[in-house]
Amino acid sequence: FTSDAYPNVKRNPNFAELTPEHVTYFKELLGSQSAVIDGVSTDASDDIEPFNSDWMRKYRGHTRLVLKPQTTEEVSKVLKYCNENKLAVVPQGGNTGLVGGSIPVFDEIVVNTSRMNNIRSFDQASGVLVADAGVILEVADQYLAERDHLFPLDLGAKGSCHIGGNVSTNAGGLRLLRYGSLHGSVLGLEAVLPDGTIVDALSTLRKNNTGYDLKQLFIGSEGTIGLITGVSIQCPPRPKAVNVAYFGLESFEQVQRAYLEAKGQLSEILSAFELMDGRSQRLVQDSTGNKQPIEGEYPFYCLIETSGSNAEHDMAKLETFLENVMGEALSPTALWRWREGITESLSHLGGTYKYDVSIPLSELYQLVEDCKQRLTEKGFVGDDDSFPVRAVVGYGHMGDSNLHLNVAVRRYDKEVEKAIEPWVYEWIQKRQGSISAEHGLGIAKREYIGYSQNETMVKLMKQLKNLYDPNGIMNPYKYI
Ligand code: FAD
Ligand code: 2HG
Ligand code: ZN
Repeated sequence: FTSDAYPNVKRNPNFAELTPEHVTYFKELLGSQSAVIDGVSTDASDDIEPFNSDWMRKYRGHTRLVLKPQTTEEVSKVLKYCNENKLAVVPQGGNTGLVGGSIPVFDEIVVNTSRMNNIRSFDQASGVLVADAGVILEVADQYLAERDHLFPLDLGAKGSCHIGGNVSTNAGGLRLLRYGSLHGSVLGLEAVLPDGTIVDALSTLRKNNTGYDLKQLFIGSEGTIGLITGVSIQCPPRPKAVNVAYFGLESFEQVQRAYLEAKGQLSEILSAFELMDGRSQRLVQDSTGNKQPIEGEYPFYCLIETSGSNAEHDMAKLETFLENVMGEALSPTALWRWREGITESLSHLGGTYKYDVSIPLSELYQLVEDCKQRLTEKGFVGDDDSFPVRAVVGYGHMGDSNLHLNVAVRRYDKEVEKAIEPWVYEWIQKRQGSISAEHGLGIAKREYIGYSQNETMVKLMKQLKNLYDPNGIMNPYKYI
């Protein structure tokens, strides 16, 4: 049979279908507490639905079994059995991914990491944290806060996403500008290959030039070659002074100038420079009922964060900077809500087509203008119910040249999708950009990898996939 969302995607007939015997094996291995079953045996089934649908409610899977192992050894036995019995598997963390990668397409078994949630160790001197993959990002950060350290990644889904999921998607988030990519801060990984082999690369060393750095392959590969069970990560000291400023600007040229100024004037204390367009801020206002932090309407807003060790010194620097751009320095948490709340506010409008792209800074916002114009010309954009598109907004991580173009629709509509794709990917390719800056490819972009990677690169990826996962059981039907 074929997928509802992707009629061209067919179930691989080499994969077995789940039987009561398989379920019995897993229940004996893990205990019935660790399985959510639907319709395979006579057991009362828990609610399997949340594991079959994604955060956006855009993609729907058809799994009948969710497994929640607690240890790496259990993961190893689960995958070995799946591999030998040709049962396809989808690794799942907090299920907050935005490209449909964390849910099955057909009846793949979901292996969820929520019960692997122990912090294994933390070394105060080096700042290295070692933790199970299923630890929730905010829990890890809270644990570190109590020890004057910080998790070097922060994002709006922190209350639900797992650090294993973060590493698997190579999430970027709000402070990449300051703390860099997970490819740099992750020092080691523990993972299980489809044949059950436990890859123990859980190094806590900062420097380790001993051959291929194989852990990098798991960072950002979205569960296609193995399941990450443990993460070792370098965590910086928690900054003593954090200040946040929010201001409006009249044009994208001014935004670019403000960014250059911020880099120059705030230099080592700058920890985030985020961009939000006026429409995205009105949406947050409408959905939260909160009053915008500054008076007046602007086409662009920026949020700047500084993190340093001396509050007075940092504030003086920030105020000097703000004299030129006329902004406000208010409570960090309150101001961050205007940036972090956009995704959630958009989700209340219906569906969202999301494009998470890297493009040269000078053209970052042009994509939003061009997309809006295109959809308007096609008669899709309007305020009443007869128009499918409610809003075209742009926001993102200015400091990383990463734009989030979001097209909010009253309901998912194939005609609108066809008007945006592949046009949007061609637009990005022309500028040598990336069609996925930080969210990954998942199922949403499975057809489009060629817009950002050449044939040789895709071939090499396929060779690696075949080497690690010869039966193709790990997260099938997605981008590889
Ligand atoms: P899931 O969604 O469960 O899985 C994501 C992918 O990783 C899937 O392909 C899955 O198969 C695989 N996977 C999960 N766990 C494992 C594992 N242990 N081993 C192998 N593969 C695994 N992303 C950003 O980059 N920056 C942001 O600022 C950002 N903000 C967000 C804000 C909101 C409100 C939301 C809903 C999402 C946001 N995201 C952001 C998307 C982001 O990718 C995720 O939130 C996060 O990194 C995914 O973690 P997760 O545990 O939910 O993974
Ligand atoms: C963010 O930066 C996230 O807020 C989500 O990456 C972006 O919803 C989106 O498109
Ligand atoms: Zn983002």
